[in-house]
Amino acid sequence: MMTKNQKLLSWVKEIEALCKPDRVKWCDGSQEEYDGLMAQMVASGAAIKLNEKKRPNSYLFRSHPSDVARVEDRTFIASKTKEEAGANNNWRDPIELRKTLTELFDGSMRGRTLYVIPFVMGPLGSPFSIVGVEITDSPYVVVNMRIMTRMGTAALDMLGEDGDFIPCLHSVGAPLQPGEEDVAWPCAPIEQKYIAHFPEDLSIWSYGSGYGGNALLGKKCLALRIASLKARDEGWLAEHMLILGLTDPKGRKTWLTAAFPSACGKTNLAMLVPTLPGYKVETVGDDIAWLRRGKDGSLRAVNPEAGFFGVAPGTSYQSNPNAMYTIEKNTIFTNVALTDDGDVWWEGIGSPAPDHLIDWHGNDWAPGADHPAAHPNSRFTVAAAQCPAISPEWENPDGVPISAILLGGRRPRVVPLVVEGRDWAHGIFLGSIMGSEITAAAISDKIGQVRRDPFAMLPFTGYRLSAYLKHWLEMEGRIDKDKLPHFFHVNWFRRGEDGKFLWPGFGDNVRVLEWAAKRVHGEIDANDSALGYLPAPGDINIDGLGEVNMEELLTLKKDEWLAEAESIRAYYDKMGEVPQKLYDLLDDMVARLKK
Ligand code: GTP
Ligand code: SPV
Ligand code: MN
Repeated sequence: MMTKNQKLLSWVKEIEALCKPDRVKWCDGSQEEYDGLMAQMVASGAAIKLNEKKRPNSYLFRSHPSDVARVEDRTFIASKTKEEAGANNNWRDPIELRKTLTELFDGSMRGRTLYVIPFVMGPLGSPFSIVGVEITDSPYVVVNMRIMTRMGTAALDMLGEDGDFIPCLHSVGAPLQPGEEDVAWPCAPIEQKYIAHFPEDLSIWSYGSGYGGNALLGKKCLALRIASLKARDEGWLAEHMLILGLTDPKGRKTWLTAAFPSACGKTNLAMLVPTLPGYKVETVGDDIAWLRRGKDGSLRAVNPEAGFFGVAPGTSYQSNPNAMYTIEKNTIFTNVALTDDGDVWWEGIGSPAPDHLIDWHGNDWAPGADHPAAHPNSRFTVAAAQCPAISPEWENPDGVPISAILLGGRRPRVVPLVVEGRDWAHGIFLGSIMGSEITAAAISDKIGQVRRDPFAMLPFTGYRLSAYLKHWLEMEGRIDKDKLPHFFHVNWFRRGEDGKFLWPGFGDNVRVLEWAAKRVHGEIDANDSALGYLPAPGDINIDGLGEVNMEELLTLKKDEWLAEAESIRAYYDKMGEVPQKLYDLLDDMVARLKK
């Protein structure tokens, strides 16, 4: 046995007795183990080895067509009471849910191997890092967890003999009868899928899905939903945010985070290649930030992950060159298309579709087909260390000091390119009114519809959102006054009458970052508006951009915003127990609009 940790040993025993796997394997996280599992999956037909010359040490997986994204309708928070989980979560009684799941997990690993994956979220040895142990019957999960977390022996070392961990139980929910042949992507039907979180004992039980955040339990389940509960109790924040460092031409560095909903541009912004001369961006994280007061009194951010699980479609050498360099080797692709010469292709990769592809279903595909060749939520899994823009600070156990927090979503209308909050509370107000078009990152029949998504945490907060917003307001008192970050609400996705994006986005987003950094350092004035501080005309550098309608991008329309205010009020009322301070700021916004 690899550990003397009694809690872990007895938990593994208990789960083995429940799930009844054919064998148990403790994962050490080594390259040999990874290569062995890949070889086994290639042999079984679950994985395809890509052309070694084009994409060294890289693999393609195709999921079951029903198992392609997070399942928000099947994600549950089993707190003691429904009130504690809030209207933002699907609540189930913890005792009943545990009973339902115990029946499903009983024998769920028959014919399969039970893998024990010890892992760390956060830099090894950091006092803020959290140890988890995932038990899974999916070798695909094991290889992904090796990239996305610090996994194996190092995690067991950190756990030690009497350290504590978050137990994360996962099964694809497809036991095999004796002699039954396995399928390439086993999973359970949608109504049997459960992504369950138990706040009382901080445990996770996930059944029936093998995809992304449903199955790689260190990510959304641990580092956001469970961590948000710990953070509330311990006075810190677990957020759906990228982390980056911006260096200006004078060499001054500004660290910032940005909360955008799923598939709304975090990976892209995190590693952007600035189009303004003399600027540099370095990446700390692309999806999750843990934020807390540092010894220096500032708000410091750590990326708990070790890899990127990024959206493939739209990623090109044009839009996100650093991501393209990162995935040139040692990468797992899921649900992208396969070219005839054994490489990958997706919509928006920057080259036209070849005459023939194998699509994400595994079928022949040709340009003009009635469906995309790559699934819109197809993804790459790759080590963060491979990113050419990775920051030397990315594993700093104390994190980086944040002085700007960006908030935003996909809003085709109404919301300006950028507006700054007046102070901390007003920044929380801007976070609370965030909205975004629903994307393919979650299975939904409402893709494209705008929904409210405060701080991009609607699907990821382990308790009620009103209490979460109160916690954010209270965090102000934990940070030194002169080190409080500024908040900026941004929108790269505004569209003109012709339906086209008004803002070029991607590398040109540095133009907005430049303005934000100047505001943080007190170098530039702004115009107060009903929504907060707007850039003065000409203060966003658009040199070399050609025609950009800044007027349209930066003007608030009174009627639109009065309507928006009504919709926000209805949303607050429905959420219930929204802090009075936020209602006051909403009233203030309406009063300013009517002035
Ligand atoms: P998750 O991993 O789901 O949390 O997503 P993410 O927030 O990291 O999103 P990502 O950066 O992968 O972007 C998703 C999609 O948004 C891609 O198809 C991008 O091409 C597109 N996108 C990103 N940045 C911009 C931008 O500045 N402008 C426009 N128009 N599209 C963008
Ligand atoms: C997201 O949906 O925000 C993701 C992908 O980052 S997943 O890990 O599947 O949640
Ligand atoms: Mn995400």
